[in-house]
Amino acid sequence: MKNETSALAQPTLRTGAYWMPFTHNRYFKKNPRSRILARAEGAYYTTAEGRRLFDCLSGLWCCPLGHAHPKIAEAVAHQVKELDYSPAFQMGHPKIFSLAERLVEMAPPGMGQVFFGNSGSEAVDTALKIAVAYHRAKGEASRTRLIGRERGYHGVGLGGISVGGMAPNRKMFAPLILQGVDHLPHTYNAAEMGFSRGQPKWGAHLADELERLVALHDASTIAAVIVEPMQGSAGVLVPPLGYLERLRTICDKYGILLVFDEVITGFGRLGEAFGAQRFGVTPDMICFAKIVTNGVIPMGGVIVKPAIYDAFMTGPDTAVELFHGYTYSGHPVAAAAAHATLDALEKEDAFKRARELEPVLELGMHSLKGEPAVADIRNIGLAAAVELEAIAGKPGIRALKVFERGMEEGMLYRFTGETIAVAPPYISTKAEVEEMIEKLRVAIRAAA
Ligand code: PXG
Repeated sequence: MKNETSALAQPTLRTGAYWMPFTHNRYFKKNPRSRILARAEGAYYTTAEGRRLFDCLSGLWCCPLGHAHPKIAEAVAHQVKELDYSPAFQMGHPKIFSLAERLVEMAPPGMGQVFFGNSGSEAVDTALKIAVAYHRAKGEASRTRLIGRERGYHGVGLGGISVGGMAPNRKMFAPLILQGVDHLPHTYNAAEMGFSRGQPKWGAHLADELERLVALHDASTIAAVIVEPMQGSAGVLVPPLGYLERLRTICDKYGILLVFDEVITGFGRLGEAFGAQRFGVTPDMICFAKIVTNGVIPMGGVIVKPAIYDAFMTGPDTAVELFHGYTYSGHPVAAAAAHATLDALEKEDAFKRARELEPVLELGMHSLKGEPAVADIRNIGLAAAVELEAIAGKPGIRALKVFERGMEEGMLYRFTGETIAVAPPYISTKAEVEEMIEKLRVAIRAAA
């Protein structure tokens, strides 16, 4: 640890070769020092300069049990020595079978199998491929159209950006966007639902737009609808009461698969194993990633209903049924990390903890209403966002200022556009959540 700190203390940290993802590279590299993380423990990071930062977004939504969790660290270390890699194709290892079983048990009743990848993006592309291939296997090869949602985020694969609904993630890659994709409208309406606590009452009717897309394209051309039960990256856009239920009903009516992208909402962020349970709506497929390993080792995947799996199980039993998979699908070290994470989630009663903190977060975040330039506040589960008014002619600068001031206050907030999102670790204390909010108040006032 000492070495890293002293190395970074030298003025020669060379940043040129690393092309940082989703980052303002030039701005960052002008003054990287304050943003170099040296270590992490529990709910706190320590920067190379020695500043302690509360982890307000649980990493990037993925580390709710806190960093350096001893049981997860132990499981990973042990697995590396016992079986560090196992070929993903035509071979298996015990932990991945038992993990699949565990995930099916955690999922809402009626799910049957799990296909593994290494990230949310891979999970989404996998689900889209399975959807199209499923209909083909069932003799409905014309069902190829995919429907996403405006403001949706489904990772950065070509499938994910196609069904996703964020212009900056799409416009540079326009020729690569899949054909035959349509989008539902997003459900956000400031006038109708500004400063809502939990699920807004307005907006269930927006699911009926799916009926219009069916009328436009015909159900026989539509394979699947994919939505995040709660839109995390878009700044915690919470589904209106009744909206997801209505999507489910319409999908059932027309034989369209409903996919929930639960990369953020899975494993307790909304106080239940999945958003599906929180909202009482069971999709046909669930995409997961992030929290499944507490962010320690990459892992993602798709949980499917048995009817989907069974549709592929035809032909000679020596034939490969699905021509899809990754070198690291079901990686043993990721599987070990996932088992240890699921054990810890259970043992530490983590979902209950998240549920107990939800009202603390809700009350605290909504107390920011009336602070300078606060345009909206939204929350559900242990997630919330404050939307700020842009400084005239300088989009994104206010949130950047809040972020930078936050670090001075010992808080690592997540900012995108003009939104500050928080999703603290489940292991946070009530006092820590309250302090995170009070420091946000300070930072918002400072950015006024
Ligand atoms: N689906 C959803 C719903 C996501 O939120 C992905 C897919 C892609 O996952 P991978 O593992 O390929 O990155 C995501 C990722 C943020 C933030 O600050 C959100 C994500 C990633 C990084 C930052 O909101 N979501």
